[in-house]
Amino acid sequence: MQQAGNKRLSVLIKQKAAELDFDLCGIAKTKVLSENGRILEKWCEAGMNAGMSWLQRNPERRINPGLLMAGAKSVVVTGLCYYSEIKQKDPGAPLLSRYAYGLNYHDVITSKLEKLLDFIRIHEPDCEGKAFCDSAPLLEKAWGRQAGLGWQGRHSILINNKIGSFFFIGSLLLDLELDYDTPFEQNYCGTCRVCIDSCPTGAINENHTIDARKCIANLTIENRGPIPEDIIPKLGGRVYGCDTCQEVCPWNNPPKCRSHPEFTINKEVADMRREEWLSLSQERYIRLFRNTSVERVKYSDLMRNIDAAISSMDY
Ligand code: B12
Repeated sequence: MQQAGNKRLSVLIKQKAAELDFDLCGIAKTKVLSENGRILEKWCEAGMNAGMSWLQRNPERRINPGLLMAGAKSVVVTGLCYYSEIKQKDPGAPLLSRYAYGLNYHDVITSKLEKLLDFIRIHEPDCEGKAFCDSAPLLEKAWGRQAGLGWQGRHSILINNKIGSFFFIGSLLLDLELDYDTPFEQNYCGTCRVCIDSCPTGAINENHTIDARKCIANLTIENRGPIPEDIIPKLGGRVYGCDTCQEVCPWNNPPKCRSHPEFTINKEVADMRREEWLSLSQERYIRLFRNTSVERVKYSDLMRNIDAAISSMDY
């Protein structure tokens, strides 16, 4: 009887997730991700986390959801597409990565997950839950795999065999037992190495991890120092993040992710010409990028990126 109830609620959760416009939803049973923990630890020891020292903190919490929320039994993992057909117009303008086109995804996704939790509480009023999107030490891609959503490609990003990889991951920890999806055991990258061979800076390792010291996404988003001189010629105009490894991926060609209005590029940003980027004032930066993912870098770092991106176009 209990099991039948879990099954019914799991179906309802997935229906509600679809109603909330999520593109993917799977459910995993919580456990300690020891193997992932070992890989993460070695990766950090090798310095591959670059300046992101926070990835080394609380290693136990990072692999054990029970330490993020007492009594956690299930992880509902969702995917929300951010692919947008509309792009920047001026080919000479610095290039924004697609995930930064629209509203801040942390807010969009956490708010949808909270609505999902409210819905679950209609059925289970005492249920405890916590919603996360890139906001906690939770290995989100690994949980996506556990919830059956897909596999980590050579570029380390989670790929789904129906919609590709241009989606964000959001997770909801619950203290309920549910009906679990089968972890995704296959890896459909096969012998393909197109992402490794196409990465402008050679940042993709052989073991489904990347070297953040070389990754353009890290160097233009998380990095608080100057962009290394030897990287600038390889930026290819990129100003915030990088999509190369996903754009060349056969699983994204043709792109299968649909557009969501929240992640469609702001018209004024799409229309900005190269000169306007170069002369971007702090006021305009605040007006254009408030509540978007670009807010993660302060004005001076965005200007650093704009200079580097523009000079990379001369090589
Ligand atoms: C730190 C971080 C970054 C860093 C480091 C990237 C990285 N690959 O680790 C930087 C700033 C570079 C970055 C860049 C980007 N990021 Co980011 N990032 C994160 C974050 C916060 C943590 C990732 C992490 O744990 N890294 C540590 C390393 C060691 O983990 P890993 O690479 O996944 O390695 C695992 C596999 O190798 C696996 N593994 C390999 N072999 C084997 C074998 C076995 C047997 C097992 C069990 C496991 C295993 O084990 C490792 C540990 O789990 C997550 C959010 C989160 N909380 O999870 C978002 C996240 C991964 N980022 C995301 C995005 C969108 C991006 C960008 C595309 C943004 C952009 N356009 O620029 C790029 C992509 C670059 C790339 N190729 O990774 C999304 C990815 C969504 C998806 N579909 O997968 C996430 C999930 C955020 C979100 N909530 O949506 N990111």
